[in-house]
Amino acid sequence: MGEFDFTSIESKWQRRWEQERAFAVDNRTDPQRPSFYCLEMLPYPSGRLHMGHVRNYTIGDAVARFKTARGFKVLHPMGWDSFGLPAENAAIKKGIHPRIWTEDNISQMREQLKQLGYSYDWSREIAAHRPDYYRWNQWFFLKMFERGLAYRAHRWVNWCSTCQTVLANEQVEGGVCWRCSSVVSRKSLEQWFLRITAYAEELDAFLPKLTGWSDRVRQMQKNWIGRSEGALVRFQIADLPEAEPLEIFTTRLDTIYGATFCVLAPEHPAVARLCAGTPQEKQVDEFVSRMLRRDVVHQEAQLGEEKEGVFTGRHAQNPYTGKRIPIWVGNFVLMEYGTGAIMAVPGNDERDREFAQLYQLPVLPVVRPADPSVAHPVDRAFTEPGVLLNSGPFDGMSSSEAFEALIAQGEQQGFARRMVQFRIRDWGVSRQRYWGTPIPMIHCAACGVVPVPERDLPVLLPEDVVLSGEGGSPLASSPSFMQVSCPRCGSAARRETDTMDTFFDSSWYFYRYTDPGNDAAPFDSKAAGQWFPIDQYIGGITHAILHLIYCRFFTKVMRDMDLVGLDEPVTRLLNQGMVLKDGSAMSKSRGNVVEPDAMIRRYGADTCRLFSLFAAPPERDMDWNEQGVEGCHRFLERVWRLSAPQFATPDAPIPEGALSPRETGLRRKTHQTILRVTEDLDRRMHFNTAIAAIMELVNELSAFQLAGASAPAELACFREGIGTVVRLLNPFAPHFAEEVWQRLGSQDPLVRQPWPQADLGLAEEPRVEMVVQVNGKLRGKVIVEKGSAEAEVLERARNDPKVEAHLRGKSLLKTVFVPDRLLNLVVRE
Ligand code: ANZ
Ligand code: ZN
Repeated sequence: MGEFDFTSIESKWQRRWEQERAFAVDNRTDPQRPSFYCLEMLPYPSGRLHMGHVRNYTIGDAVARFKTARGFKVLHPMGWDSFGLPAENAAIKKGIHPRIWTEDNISQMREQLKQLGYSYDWSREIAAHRPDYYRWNQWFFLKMFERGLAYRAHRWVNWCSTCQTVLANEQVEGGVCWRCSSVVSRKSLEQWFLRITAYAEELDAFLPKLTGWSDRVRQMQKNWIGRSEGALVRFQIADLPEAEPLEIFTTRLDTIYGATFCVLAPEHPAVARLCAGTPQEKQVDEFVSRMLRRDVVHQEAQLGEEKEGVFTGRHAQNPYTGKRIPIWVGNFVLMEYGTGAIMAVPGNDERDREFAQLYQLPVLPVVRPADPSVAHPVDRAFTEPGVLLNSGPFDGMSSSEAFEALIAQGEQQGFARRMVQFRIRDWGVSRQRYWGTPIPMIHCAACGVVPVPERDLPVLLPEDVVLSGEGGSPLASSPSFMQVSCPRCGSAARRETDTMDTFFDSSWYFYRYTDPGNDAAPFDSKAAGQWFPIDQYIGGITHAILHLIYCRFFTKVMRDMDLVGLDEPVTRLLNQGMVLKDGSAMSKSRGNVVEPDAMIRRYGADTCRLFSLFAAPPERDMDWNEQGVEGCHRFLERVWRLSAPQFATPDAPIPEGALSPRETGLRRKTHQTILRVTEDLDRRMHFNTAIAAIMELVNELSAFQLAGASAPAELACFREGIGTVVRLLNPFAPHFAEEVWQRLGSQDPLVRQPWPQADLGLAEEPRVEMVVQVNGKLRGKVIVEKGSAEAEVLERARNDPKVEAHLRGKSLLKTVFVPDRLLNLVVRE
């Protein structure tokens, strides 16, 4: 009997799938079959897969294979996020060209992915560093420039002196560089930005519609976008009547009678003007220049930093009360938020109270708790909304009433208006590095910044660069690259030397998969329309903010360019948990890294796949534990033994007539297992419970066989059971399942087999078959638990390709629901 030879079985089926192009999908064939786009986040080609990749891609592959068996036309592509720093750093360290290093890594990782038997359509592979891809990055950049969505500005930027590059705020984690962990400092540079703030409102407003995303990710995005409703108020400078008024942003206009001073950010452009000629001028200057040198750790975090400030020598006039209040400069006000200036209400704001105490500034509470039995706090500010006091005509109003009354007065008299403020900043995309997409712009002494004409794309990365890791942009060291004539006036000009943030590359890559060979456009809108939105996207939670906001932004821009017909790119998002070893993240320094290659050699790809799905539900962290891996391996061995020819005869019909209770029992278990596994995969992607259910069925089969099974009816029932086991195992352990399927005498490979159907009568479960109609016509049937709610039935119905085919792209007008019997979906045709 012995073990099965997984090494030769796995390579046999990999060769066979490749020969038969088993996973290639053609956009044009089968237009009636509903499509399913299953996507995993593309990896950076570091050279070796790690267990996190294995988990991510195994989940995706299980979904893709399951949906294929269920009758969907599945797009399941893979590619490479192949621009980025490690390639450049390797080039500097080892003297290998980044392209060669990258291509080598891609070949190695592609080999590893193939060894794991993933069902990718390799004919659609893309790689960001190839000119046929990055020319479209450049094209998008030009389109954004035309629409005013790409612009240049001087900005204080986060600067990593080790990587010699600018970092987006998102790439600064706790004050250090996300890649190399050195402390990030600040620098003022002229940079390219993408105007993501133009879409801030919509990015926020659409979050509730992303019902296939976890609350956690939606909340993280919401906080990141940081929408605040408030007011903009203009304060005249009391001592300088002809000076520009000072504008402040507040969310608490109701507290304006309690404003006892104003505070400007150290970077605020009015600071120098205000203190010019005052006795405080020198002190302010010193303070400001000290603050400008401080690093992002302090600036960003604010926490931990002692509050500090200086008086400017000037006063502002509160437009509501006419009172003169001193203007200060303080380190706790950020230039990047609101207007970079605040009115301080130490009676009702905690930060303002601390600052006032420090410098003995007056404190005047103007809001008290609405409930009179709640005492006003003594040693801190009352910061919640409540009832107004010390506020003249507004006394006694609630905070919200007062806000409305004050805004009305301010609007009428022209010194205040409503304002919505976002925390999200425009996306700085300039990088002073070599291994990225050149920004397609030209600097001309006469014409200024001139875009490269579309017909001259791509702007290729030059080969003759010096990669030293020091100084500014490496592109500047290539004369052939730099020298160019101005497309507008023809005179000698120079190229932009910045390259794009690699997050640009990954913001639209999934559209390219739908039409990867297109050389006239990034993709054809019809091709994209056929597959989009992505039905299931799978990747790490680390991308919850960055990548997943950028790609939403790109989709909205592309929609406004009439390239795509959708608002959001991703219907369902799964963020898988991490793979741990003995409770902590795998890392070289801890020495607890488990290499996928070693595991595949030892146990085979199928065992590794099965274990990554079995060890925990997909969203949770899982521990890579070798005993667990061995357990999965032994399970496969058991199935192998049960499928030996002496037990499992070729498929034979179950004889007519009465079965023994033992036989009926086995059949019931078989059909119950089909029901359970199907539900676990359809609804929640609970691979672990699905696999546990298959294991239970295998236990029953074992017991059945041990007790003796040789009569034709017994053999047929047994054969039905073991045949079901391999079909259900196929999404998880596909090589193994194919081999056993063949061993059971089946000719046609499993990749082309439909998913098994449960017989409800046999399963004897409290389930019912419900009729699903679309506009009154029978379109499918779903098996659900008795008494299932409408939402549940609808969700299950949408997982039926025949129903989904009639729903896709149409809007649901209303539903008719008869519990346990019927769901009729009325859609606009
Ligand atoms: C007066 C006030 C009174 C405020 C009060 C709060 C409570 P969110 O909710 O995050 O939008 N603020 C405005 N601009 C700022 C800046 N550039 N740097 C630091 N703080 C700034 O916060 C808005 C509130 O944060 C604003 O409302 C302002 O303080 C402060 F009882 O104005 B408030
Ligand atoms: Zn010119």
